[in-house]
Amino acid sequence: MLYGRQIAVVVPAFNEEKFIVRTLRSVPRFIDQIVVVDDASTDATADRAARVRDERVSILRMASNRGVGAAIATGYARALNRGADWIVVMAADNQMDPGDLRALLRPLASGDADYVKGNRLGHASVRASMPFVRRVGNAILTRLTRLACGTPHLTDSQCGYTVITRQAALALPLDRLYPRYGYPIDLISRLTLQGARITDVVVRPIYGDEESGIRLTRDVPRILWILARAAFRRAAATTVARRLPAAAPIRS
Ligand SMILES: Nc1nc2c(ncn2[C@@H]2O[C@H](COP(=O)(O)OP(=O)(O)O)[C@@H](O)[C@H]2O)c(=O)[nH]1
Ligand SMILES: [Mg+2]
Repeated sequence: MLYGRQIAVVVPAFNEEKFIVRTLRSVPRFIDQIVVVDDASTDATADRAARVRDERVSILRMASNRGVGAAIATGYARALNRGADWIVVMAADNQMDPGDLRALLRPLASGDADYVKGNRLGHASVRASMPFVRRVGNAILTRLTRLACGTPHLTDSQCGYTVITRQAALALPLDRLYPRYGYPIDLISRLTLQGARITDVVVRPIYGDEESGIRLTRDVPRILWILARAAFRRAAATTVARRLPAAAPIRS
């Protein structure tokens, strides 16, 4: 508990046997529940997670791999079911600094946001720690996401370190979220259209000896498709809003 809220951490995990234990051990004590979604890993991820002695940890073992977006949706559903007020997402490869968690929760505590996401690009160490290609790719995707979703102030659109309120998560069609890499754009698009307030908080970028599962030739076309869909969804919503008759003035 922090700020009187029950807080869950969802950890999507696919073949992270090297990092999962370190990640779970690093979750601060003020977190009430930790939901690991093991997506049919072919290594010892689930077994190693199960051996961590921490009564807060529960592990959902998926029968087949559906992707990181689908895993997060599954984790959200479980955390909501268990009464979470706020739900954090932290990667299983130890790339998110638990020291940033309090700062990430602050805009929710003050009632200024419904969804808070990390911004690694604004951190002083970004040039030294984030690989150049990632930095450029991220900057391009951030610009495209701003256009597609109508979120001009958003930065580092691909950052997976996030927190969502119970209300915002309940309003999402969890079974229809984009299931694979690129899911942050789909999430931002849907949250914006449902009127959620999204805020960025600077977090530390961490790049060590973990490997990314992103494959450019496979995932870039998928991400472009998600961007196009987000732009179309926004255009459709704007058109519908314009066609609705203006409300009659209230007369006393
Ligand atoms: N459950 C699940 N998690 C995944 C999948 N692919 C990636 N992840 C997890 O999502 C997080 C981020 O993935 P990663 O490949 O490191 O992406 P990057 O850090 O953005 O390059 C890590 O915790 C991965 O284990 C998947 O198919 N299913
Ligand atoms: Mg990673």
